[in-house]
Amino acid sequence: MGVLNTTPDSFSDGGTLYQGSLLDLDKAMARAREMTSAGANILDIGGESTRPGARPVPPAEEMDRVLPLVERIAAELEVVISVDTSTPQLMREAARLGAGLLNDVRALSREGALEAAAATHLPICLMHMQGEPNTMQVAPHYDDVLSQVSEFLMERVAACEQHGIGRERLLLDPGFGFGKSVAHNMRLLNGLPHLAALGFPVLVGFSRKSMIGKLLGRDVEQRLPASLALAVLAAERGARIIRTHDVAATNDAVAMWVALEESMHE
Ligand code: YH5
Repeated sequence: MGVLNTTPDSFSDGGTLYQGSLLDLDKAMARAREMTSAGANILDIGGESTRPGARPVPPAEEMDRVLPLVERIAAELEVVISVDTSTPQLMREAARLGAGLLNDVRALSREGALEAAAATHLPICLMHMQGEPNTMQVAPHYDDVLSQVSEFLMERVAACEQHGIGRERLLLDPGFGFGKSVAHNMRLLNGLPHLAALGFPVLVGFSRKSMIGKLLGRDVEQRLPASLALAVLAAERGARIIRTHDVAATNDAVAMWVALEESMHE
């Protein structure tokens, strides 16, 4: 899953798709095409910055950023379009314009989100987050992060089922970096097989995240090698979709693990 960020204040690829204060649709399409050629099966389009401390984005602004891009990608590329949003109206409109996956870091907890997601008939990734982006990294606390994240996600699965969203439509994501210390992230990565054993495809995103900065002292533009290591380690522990800013490199790294796995059955 390649990340296509449409926020001007993105920390990881800060506003590179902007022409002044306007999203440059042609630039964004060029990035989308590049990631698809590099082997992305899914492009994740987000219009709300969820990085620690980010300011909330009004729904209308989020929709104005994301929807034109969904429409163009659907028309021009053969790739599944994922929409990274918690906004019910955007879920509905994106589905209408050709989105193929809803990716909600708030696991459909906003008012009206369960109903909107249900009505789209699309698959949905439910992610765990403790707190809200502006404060989530202040003092994350868990008694047992793996159990609490699993329990939270299973509660959201139950809520989905109550709204007519079948289990076969659901993917789970422990939400690396979303209200988690480095130790919490490590525990979740080591415990990923337990999450995978719940019976849903597991999606993970480590790409360029601050846990790498904290562990290795790397600035955001120097985090690719560690991101690749984490992608392979997560695949090995049962992750089935890797969310990344660097599709070509991640595909190569994971392909080596896949080849090694396959060689065991020869
Ligand atoms: C995710 O893990 N993450 S947006 C801060 C960074 C670098 C990257 C400090 N949406 C996920 O990518 N959706 C995001 O440097 C996501 N899983 C799912 N399902 C945050 C992000 C980032 C934040």
